Amino acid sequence: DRPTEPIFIGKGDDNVSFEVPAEYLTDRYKPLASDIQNRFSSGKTISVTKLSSIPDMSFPLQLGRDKAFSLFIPYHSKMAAKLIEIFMASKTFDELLSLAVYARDRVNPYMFIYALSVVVTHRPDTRNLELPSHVEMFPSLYMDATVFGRAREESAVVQTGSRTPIEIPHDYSANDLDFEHRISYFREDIGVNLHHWHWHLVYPFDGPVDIVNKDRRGELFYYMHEQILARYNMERLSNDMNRVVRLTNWRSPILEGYFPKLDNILANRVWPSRPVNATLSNINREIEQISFDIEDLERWRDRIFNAIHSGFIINTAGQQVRLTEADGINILGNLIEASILSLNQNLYGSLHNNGHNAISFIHDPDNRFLENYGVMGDSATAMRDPIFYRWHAYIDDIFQEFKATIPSYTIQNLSFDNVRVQSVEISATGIPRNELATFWQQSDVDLSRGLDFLPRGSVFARFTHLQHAPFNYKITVENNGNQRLGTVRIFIAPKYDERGLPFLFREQRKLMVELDKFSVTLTRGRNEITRRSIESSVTIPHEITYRNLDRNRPANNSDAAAAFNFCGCGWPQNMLIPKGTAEGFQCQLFVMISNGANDQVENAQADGQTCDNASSYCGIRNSRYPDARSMGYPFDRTPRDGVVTLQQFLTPNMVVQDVRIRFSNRTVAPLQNRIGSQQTSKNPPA
Ligand code: CUO
Repeated sequence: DRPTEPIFIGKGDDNVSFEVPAEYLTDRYKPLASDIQNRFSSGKTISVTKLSSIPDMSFPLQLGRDKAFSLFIPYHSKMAAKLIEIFMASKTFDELLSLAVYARDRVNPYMFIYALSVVVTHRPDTRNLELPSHVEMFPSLYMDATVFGRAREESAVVQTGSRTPIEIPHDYSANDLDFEHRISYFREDIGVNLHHWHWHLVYPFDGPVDIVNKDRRGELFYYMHEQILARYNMERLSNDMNRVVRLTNWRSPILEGYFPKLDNILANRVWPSRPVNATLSNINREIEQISFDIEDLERWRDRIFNAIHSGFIINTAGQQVRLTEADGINILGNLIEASILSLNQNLYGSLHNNGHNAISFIHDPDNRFLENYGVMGDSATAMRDPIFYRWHAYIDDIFQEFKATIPSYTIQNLSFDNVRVQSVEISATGIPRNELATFWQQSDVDLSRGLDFLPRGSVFARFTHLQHAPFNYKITVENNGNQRLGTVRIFIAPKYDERGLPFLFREQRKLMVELDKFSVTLTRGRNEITRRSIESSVTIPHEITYRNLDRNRPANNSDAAAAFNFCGCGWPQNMLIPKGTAEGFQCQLFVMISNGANDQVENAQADGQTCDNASSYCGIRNSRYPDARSMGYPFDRTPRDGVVTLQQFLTPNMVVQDVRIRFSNRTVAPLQNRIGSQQTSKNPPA
C-alpha cells in the first residue's frame, strides 16, 4: 500500500486534494464541513482513511499554532520528537497519511512540517515521496520581506503567464557601511541556508534514537560545520577581510549587528534584530521553559576542555570513557552539540545549542518584551548572521583542541606505495588553464506554494547568487604496482594570509575546502583521470537544491527521484568555488590519492539506495559514512614533526598546483526555463 512512483506533495496548484473524514475537522470547522469539502479541490482526490483511534498528541499540541517554534529550545524539540515518534509508529503508509492530515490543522505548522519532513526522509515507505523545497514552503525564511507585498500585488493584478519575476535587490539587509555586508551574498545565499536546514533535518539531535543515531553523526557535526567555516574564511579572504574571530568572551559587547529584514509570517512577527554592541545575559524565559546562565556555558566549556586534556570524559555512570583516536571526535561532537547521544548532559550540558539560544534571545532574555528568537534560533536562518560563524569558530576550536591531542599522521599513514600523482590541471572552456571563473547569476524561485493568497498560479522571485564556470580536473598518475583501487581527494585553500604572507601548514590546513572525493581503479602504468566539477561529492545540482524539476517527467527517470530527500542535503553547486578577486585570488589546489583498500567501508550503500552525490557533508541514506578515514583526512590533524609548509607535507601520492579564482563583476540572466512551475493555473475558486 505504499506509493511506487514519486508523488509530489503540497504542490500548491490544487491538483491533489484530500477527502478528510468529518471527524478530523477541528471544532471550529466542523459546522462548516459540507461547505469546506471539495472547496479547494479540482483535480485528483485522495481519500483519507479514518483511524479508529488517534494517538495522544497532547504534548506537541502544547505549542500554539501561532507561536514561534525553535529546534534549539529543548521544550520545542521534545515536542517535535514526540510527533516524529507518533508518525514513525504508524504501521502503514495509509495510517501515516491519515495521522498527518489529522495533525495538520492542529499542530504548530512549522513543527508539523519539520516532523513530517524528518519522517518522510526516514521511513522506507515514503522514500518515493518528494519533499517540496523548504524555500518554496517557507519563502519568508529565505528572502527580503518586501518581496511578498510585491508578489501579492503582481498576482492580484496580472494573469499568470504575463507576470514578471519580483527582483530581490542585492543590498537588502544592509549596505557597505557595515563591513560584514561584503559577504552577505554568502551568508544570505538561499542554497547555503537550504543546505544547513536540510543537514539538520537529516541529522536531528533529538527524536527517536534510531533516527538520531546515525553512523559517525557527532563527527559529521564537527566536519560539516568545520567546512562551512573554511569556506566562509576563504570567502572573507577573497573580500579583503580577516578570518573570522572566535566568540571567546561571552561577557563583552558583540560588535556585529544583524537586521534580517525577514518576515516571520508563521509567528505573525518580524524577526528580531540585534544592534551592534549587544551583550549576552542569563536566559530565563518561562514560556519556552528555558533558563541557563552564562556561567553555565562557562562551566560546560571548562569541563569539556578538562575532558579533552585528560583524554577521557565521565559518563552518567561515573565511568571514564576514553577519547580515542578513532572515536573521540564522534563522542565529542555529540557531547558538545549536544545531541541525545551525549554521554553525559548533566556534566557537559549543551554548549553549542545553548550558545545559539543565548544569542538568539539576546534582545529579550527574560521575555519581558514578548519577543521571539532571532535568526540564530532556526537552522534555516542562522547562517545569515555574522555571529553564526564567530560562534561556530569557537565550537570548532574546541574540536581542534582535541585533534591536537591525537597522533599526527606519519608518512606511512599518508603514502600509497608505488603510486605517484604527477600533476593536476584545471580546465574550462574559454578560460586560461588553472583558472577558475566566478560571476553573478540570477535564478528564479516559485513563491506560490508558500504564499496564502489568491488568485493562485506562479509568482517568481528572482535572486542573484554567486556562480562559477563549470570546469574539469585532469589528474595524471603513475602506478608502478598492480591494478588497485584509489581514493582521489581534492581540496583547495588560499595561498596567502591577510598580510600577504604564504600560509604555514598549521593554519592553512584549517582552510582546506573539500571540493571532491571519489574512487578510481588505477591500472598499471600511467593513468589519466578526468573529473567534472559538477560531479563533486560535496554539492548537489541547482535543480535539486531548488526542486526546479520538471514535474511532468516520467517517474523514476534519471534524476534519481527515488532517493530525492537525502539528495536535498548537500552544498549548493553554485557555491562550490569562493568568489575570488578581479585580479585572480591565489590558491593552492591539492590532490591526493589514498589507498582504496584502507578507505573502504563494509556495508556502505547496503540498501542499494545510493544517493551519494553529496556524501562528503551528508553521508549516505540508510548507510554507513562511505569513507573509513577520519573526516577531513589528511588535514584534520596537526602535522608530523618538521612539517612547516604544505610542500613539506606532501608524499609522492599527493600534488599541489597553484590556481587562481578570477571574479568578474557581471550578472548572467537566468539560464533555465522555469520548468516545474505552475504555468497553467486553474481559475481561482469563486
Ligand atoms: Cu548547524 Cu550551530 O549547528 O547550526
